[in-house]
Amino acid sequence: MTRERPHSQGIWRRAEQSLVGGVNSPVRAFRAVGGAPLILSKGAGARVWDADGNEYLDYVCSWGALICGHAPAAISDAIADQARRGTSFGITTELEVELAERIAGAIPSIEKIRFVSSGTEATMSAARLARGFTGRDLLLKFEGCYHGHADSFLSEAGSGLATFGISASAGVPQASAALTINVPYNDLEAVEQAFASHPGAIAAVIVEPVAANMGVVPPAEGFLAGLAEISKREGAVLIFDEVITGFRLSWGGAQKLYGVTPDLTTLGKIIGGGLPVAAYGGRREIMDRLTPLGDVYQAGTLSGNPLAMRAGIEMLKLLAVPGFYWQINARAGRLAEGLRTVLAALHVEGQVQAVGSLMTLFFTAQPVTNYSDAKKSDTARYAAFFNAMLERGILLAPSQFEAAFVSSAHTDADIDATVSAAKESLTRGKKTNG
Ligand code: KE4
Repeated sequence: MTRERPHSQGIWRRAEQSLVGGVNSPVRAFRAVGGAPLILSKGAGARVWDADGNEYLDYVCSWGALICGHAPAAISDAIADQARRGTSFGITTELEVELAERIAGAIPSIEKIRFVSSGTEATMSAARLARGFTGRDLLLKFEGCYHGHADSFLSEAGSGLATFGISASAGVPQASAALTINVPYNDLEAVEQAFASHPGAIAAVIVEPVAANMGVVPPAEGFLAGLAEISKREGAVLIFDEVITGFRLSWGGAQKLYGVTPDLTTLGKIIGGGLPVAAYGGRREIMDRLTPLGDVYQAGTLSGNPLAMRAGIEMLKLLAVPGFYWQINARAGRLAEGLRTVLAALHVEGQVQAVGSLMTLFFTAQPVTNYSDAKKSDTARYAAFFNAMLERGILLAPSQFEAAFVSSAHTDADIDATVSAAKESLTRGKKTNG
């Protein structure tokens, strides 16, 4: 059943005239999956509607920010109330203090925090702070991990770069790119070798504690603890980029789930309740090197914006409800198991890799443990699956190298409908693919 989208197509033609590629972020162009990109106009709970009124069950959820689904009343009402009190002052408010205290209460390693407006700002600033604190220049990251679009992080990165098959970005000076070392995810030996090759020169190790930007790749047993041990021994700052995993995998994020404490943590997405909020925080002795106390500069007009702070506060209140994570993880587990059952029944080569309410269906025969494995996936098969699911009213990430996000608004009936649509989509795919 092809969903007619004439009004969306008209808007898309205008978008292509005024926005580069019709989008404000590349993956939204649907280049990796083909077909006309969606133009959305409304979201409520687990559903979104396009400009033609077609309804979709949403597993993008604003790339993970909407863990409670679209427009929960508590958040929307708080935003409306705050808007009448003022949307931005450029001066400290109690709201940013309250959100900071709530986050620190959930994540004890965050002794001090600085709010910014995007995950990119958070990771870029954390890297600068680590460099200022250690007096060192090099950064170590992992192939396939994505930490936003700051120059330091655009080599061998995941998310949109993986989607477009870009190993590095134009416009990043070679001198800058040379300051970033990439090693395979889950490879502690490679980390050891990097430190041995650059003694006393690596300022920070930055890692997605559960990789989600090459698709979902969990940390191998001992990997995160090994990173903490090596970083500490070598005098490097360990940064957990929890922009996706923070308040997603548990109330205390991935660091609580895996019992490994970083020196700095970056957060985003969920802590903004759907508005532009991100943050970086950690050990007081490191954070206090930031201006106005220290000599590492970072600033932002809309940092700690009261409207966004209100949304974040209300979001954390919703997540603090006893049983929240148990329920969302149980529901997501049903989806992962349902998809695995369908793959097995249809003899389709696929891996469903899930941690809590975060998952990816890779079309590949072997488990995915790093970026090299992920790139072996059949992206054409994923594109066909994405479009078959879209026609059945299920919106997945428009890239094999992203995650699907289950929210607390997804019901058991939604999960069952998703598994059923997957079975139809993969059955049809088998007939056409043979
Ligand atoms: P933003 O600058 O996009 O707010 O955050 C950058 C970032 C940092 N760290 C991690 C682990 C991230 O996943 C991200 C951004 N995530 C992507 C989706 N995988 C954003 C979506 C997009 O680029 O359109």
